Amino acid sequence: MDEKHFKSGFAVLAGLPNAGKSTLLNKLAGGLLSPVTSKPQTTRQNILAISEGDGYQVVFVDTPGFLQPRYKLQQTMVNAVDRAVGEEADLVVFMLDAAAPYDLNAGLVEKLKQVFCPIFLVINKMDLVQDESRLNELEAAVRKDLPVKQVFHISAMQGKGVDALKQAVIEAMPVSPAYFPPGQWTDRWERFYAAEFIREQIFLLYKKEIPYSTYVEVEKFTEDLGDKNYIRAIIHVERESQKPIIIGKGGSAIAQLRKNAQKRIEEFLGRKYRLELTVTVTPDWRNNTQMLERFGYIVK
Ligand SMILES: Nc1nc2c(ncn2[C@@H]2O[C@H](COP(=O)(O)OP(=O)(O)OP(=O)(O)O)[C@@H](O)[C@H]2O)c(=O)[nH]1
Ligand SMILES: [Mg+2]
Repeated sequence: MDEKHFKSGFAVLAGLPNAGKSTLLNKLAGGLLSPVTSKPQTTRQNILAISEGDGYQVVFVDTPGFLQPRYKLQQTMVNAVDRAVGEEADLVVFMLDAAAPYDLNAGLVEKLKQVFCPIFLVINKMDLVQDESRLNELEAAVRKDLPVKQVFHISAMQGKGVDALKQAVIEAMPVSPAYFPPGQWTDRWERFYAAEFIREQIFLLYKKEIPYSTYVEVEKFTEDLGDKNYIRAIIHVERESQKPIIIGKGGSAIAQLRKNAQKRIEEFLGRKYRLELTVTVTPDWRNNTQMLERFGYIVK
């Protein structure tokens, strides 16, 4: 492929919480790099997956589910969507959950009305759909508001329709040199993934407000020392009363978390690690600008 025809750009996955954006990103990237859980608001920051092949490099961007912010952390999540959709995108992949109640979300639609790049509508979770007639209404409702270029029906979980979507995304990319060096698959350090996977396991293990009140900070990350690879992470919670819940009776909950998270990290990074977890109370960190900056949620 000569340089004159090389295609490259940013394809941003946007939608409401739980639409299946991270599941799709993982399928497109061919690895479990963006945490997926059944709880909404799993993704808090934009996560890139760089996909390359003959004549193209597509940067897929997973974004937090769009919401009306109630606290400062959620405002940073909306800002992340704004940046990706408004500044980075060469294509927006607008994802809807076919099985969820009929809600396009006025706020998100308003945002997408302002983008200049093409928009693909992706109706996900087709494996759960019994009555397909409803989908025409859904599509018509979106088309009324947004200039949708193409529509796809997929099951991100089963991988159905994902190859066709990927092909169309590649074709929709502008002619441009690659944004990242060949072979690079992400823009993050391994310690970011370690923190994300511990957080993912917290989402899977704990209930109610606990996952939402938690931030995982990787304090120490040493590797290339044979069998002495070591990760030490601090779990920040918001209130004193949440600490014993994270720890559990006789330390049983945190022991389970440590085991699950270590396995997840080892599988992803392909090396053995010794993982150590501690819990600390950082009062009301979700509303503390200084903490949100330190945790990397506020991007300058
Ligand atoms: N049945 C079915 N479930 C799916 C499909 N895609 C995703 N899910 C499930 O939907 C839930 C949410 O998936 P995520 O990929 O985390 O959704 P998200 O849009 O990234 O969610 P946020 O990060 O919270 O915005 C998980 O339980 C997934 O397993 C699908 O095609 N079919
Ligand atoms: Mg997600």
